[in-house]
Amino acid sequence: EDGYDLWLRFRPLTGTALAGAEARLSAIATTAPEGLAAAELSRGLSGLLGRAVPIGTEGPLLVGTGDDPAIRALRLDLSDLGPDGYVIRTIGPRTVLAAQGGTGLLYGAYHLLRLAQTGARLDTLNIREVPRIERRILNHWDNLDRYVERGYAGQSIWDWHRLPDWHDPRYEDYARANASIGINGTVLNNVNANATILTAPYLDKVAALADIFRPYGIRVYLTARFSAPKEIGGLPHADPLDPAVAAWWGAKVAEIYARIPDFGGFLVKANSEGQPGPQDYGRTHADGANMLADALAPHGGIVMWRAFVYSDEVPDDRAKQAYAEFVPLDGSFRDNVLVQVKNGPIDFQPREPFHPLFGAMPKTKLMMEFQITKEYLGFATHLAYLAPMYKEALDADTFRPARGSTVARVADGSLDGHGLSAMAGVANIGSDRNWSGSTFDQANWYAYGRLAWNHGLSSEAIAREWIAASFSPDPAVLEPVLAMMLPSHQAVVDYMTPLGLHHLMGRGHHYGPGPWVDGGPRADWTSVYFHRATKDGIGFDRTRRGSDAVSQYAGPVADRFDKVETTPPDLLLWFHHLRWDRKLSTGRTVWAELLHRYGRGIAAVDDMITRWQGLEGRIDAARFKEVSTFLAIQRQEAQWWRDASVAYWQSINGLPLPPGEAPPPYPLSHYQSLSFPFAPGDGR
Ligand code: BDP
Repeated sequence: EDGYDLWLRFRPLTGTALAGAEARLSAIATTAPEGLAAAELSRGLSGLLGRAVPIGTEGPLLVGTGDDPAIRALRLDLSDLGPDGYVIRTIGPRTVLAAQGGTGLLYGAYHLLRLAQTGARLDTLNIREVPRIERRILNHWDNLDRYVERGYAGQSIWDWHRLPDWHDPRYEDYARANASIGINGTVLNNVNANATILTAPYLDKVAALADIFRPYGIRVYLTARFSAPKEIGGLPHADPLDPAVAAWWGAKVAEIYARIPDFGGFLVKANSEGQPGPQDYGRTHADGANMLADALAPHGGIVMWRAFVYSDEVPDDRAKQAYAEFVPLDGSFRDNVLVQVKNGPIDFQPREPFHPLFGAMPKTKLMMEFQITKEYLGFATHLAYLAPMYKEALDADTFRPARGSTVARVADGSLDGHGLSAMAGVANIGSDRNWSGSTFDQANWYAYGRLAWNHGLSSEAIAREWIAASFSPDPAVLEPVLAMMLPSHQAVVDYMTPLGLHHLMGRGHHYGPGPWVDGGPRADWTSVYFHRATKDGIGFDRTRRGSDAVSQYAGPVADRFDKVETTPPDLLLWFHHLRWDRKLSTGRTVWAELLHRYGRGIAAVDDMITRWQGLEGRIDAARFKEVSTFLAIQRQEAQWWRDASVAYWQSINGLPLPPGEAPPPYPLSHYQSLSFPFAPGDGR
């Protein structure tokens, strides 16, 4: 086992699981034997049953669309399934998988395989699935030289040099893995974009990938560098209101669709962190997005325009910028534009409150952007299962217009009746043999896909599926691994940035603690800007008496965050600047609570280690060793975070440690002197 097979291992079943699958899934009957769904079922079931599972006209597993007479005879209602939905039903001795077309069948096939693989009962199935979100997309921050920005799993899997001719077998395995969890789109290149991807030779390469992904229901998208008309088009500028610029994009888009008829569209990062954009010409984000949208509309393409913007002049509070820039534009975007919003208002911090744009732009399609790669969460060595973090954002209530208006309902379009919906996850995939840099990071890819399909699933349910498929459904394995995963995100938050602290990582690469980071080109790229610690207190005052960021939320949410007493402790110092000696609801002072949480985070890692050690012999040797080693790294680095942070806070507040707390073994200068020239960073 080297992790390459991900959750699609399909090792032979035993006992009742094997008997159940033998009884119900031993042969595939279909009128479309050439279809991918049947092939994938046969492939997976052959592994599970330990023998070839044939595809033919006879067998207990009936697979087909409404055009298939055998399916039609069953009079199943397939009308509302859409292209991706499916039904799976036990009807007498048969198991029936039906959908409107090949994509729905494929998703249903993976569902059935998941059930078999995880030892579920197969004799009383009555399943009807339709995804909640239409476009379920990965964003690869991959550069054309194969450097992956914020990538911790090797190089980009896109071998641009040998494309379009050489088709690395990985491409198809990538498509299968994504389709198996419902992902149906991929943005191949970095949001910090390079216009070269839009030149003819590269479009041929992109088309080759699109051809490989198409059978798996996956469309390709590209990032569009806003200044491309200048850089590769020979135009003097890229002003979106200049008809010559619009015409250039129109022709470019037609050139793309001539090669890739189902091309998905563009993702754009504009006027953010130095990227070009419409504001360079005094135009708005809507002017820029709409110009591209008009070029794509005749072909059915979409624009995903990112709201991760902040201007070069540092304002009083960076957290307020996206809202300030985008809310006035509500209602002015074309129908085929989605505004892509990160889950929180700063930048993928270990914990953030939900982004106040959700609910604040009802006339605009908003899509969620999560980060799967763990830029701020310990890279690929720290175990942090991110479903609970994703769920926290999705389940948050915006109270816009009223109670029950969750972020998920904004993001799936149901709240405001938007037909088109999408979700993005910044991929953690690279050339490492195990794809994600660590075994447990595969779970975050998995969880993202499952939640994009159905945000109503619980973190626990998703973890159970993943563990059963990736390790074993045996409770002796499943339960301890589950107990490691579920509290792991909170553990990382606790030892890195407890109580709502944020952006305290090392400068640039974001590896390890750097609460002392100060100076440099922008105040809001420093730690001191965010923690605001002084001799008296700590935290960013975003209340009505401070930056007033709370007022970007609906009244009841703003009221809750405005008061210390009603702010969740996990977000306390995000919204409040508090005296070190202020007593909290926990009975501890702010200072003591910080120390308590650092310790709690470290203890949680100790607990993970104990549980994992208990699995020795039940997990294959290679993965056992990898996880053991990474947990040891995590333990060491959790301690490093705690000690470096404590040494720094003490240098500011001069306070003694609460009783029982060990002093950091080194002086602050030691932690400050550590440097990591080889930590993966942004590649710039
Ligand atoms: C930040 C990353 C940076 C990305 C940026 C973005 O540090 O590398 O380019 O987000 O999302 O988190 O555009």
